[in-house]
Amino acid sequence: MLQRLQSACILMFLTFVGMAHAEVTISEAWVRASNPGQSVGAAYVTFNSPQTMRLISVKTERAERVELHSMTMDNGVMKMRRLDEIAIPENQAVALAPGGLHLMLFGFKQPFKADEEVTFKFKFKDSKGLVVEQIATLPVKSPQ
Ligand SMILES: [Cu+2]
Repeated sequence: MLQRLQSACILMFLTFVGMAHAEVTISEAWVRASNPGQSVGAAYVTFNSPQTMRLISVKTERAERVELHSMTMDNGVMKMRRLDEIAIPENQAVALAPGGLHLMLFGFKQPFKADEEVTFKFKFKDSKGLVVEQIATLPVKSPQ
């Protein structure tokens, strides 16, 4: 009886959360392993959202600053540019991956070691201007 009551509560809670805002799905997420002394790093994530969202900021306690960057080739020269936000169109995967969009990490004291986990806080804004926060823990990996 008690158990049934509990699951009813959980169901109600989930329904409420679902109505409040649909979550952005975070997948293919990883932080690039860094070498000691290196103070600039990168992290990669794929976003999927049932509604149009914009990624407006990313934070982690492991770095002083996280910037949203794009990377393009210009006459054989790789160029990075800081973006104010990254658009996530409705039901359309947006991949931050090596060679393209990425999260750039600045000012960290400890190197990121393979198999560690790093927690990030993502801030998204929906089309009505409502800001939602999501926490995700990313594994650190060495690129092959
Ligand atoms: Cu960059």
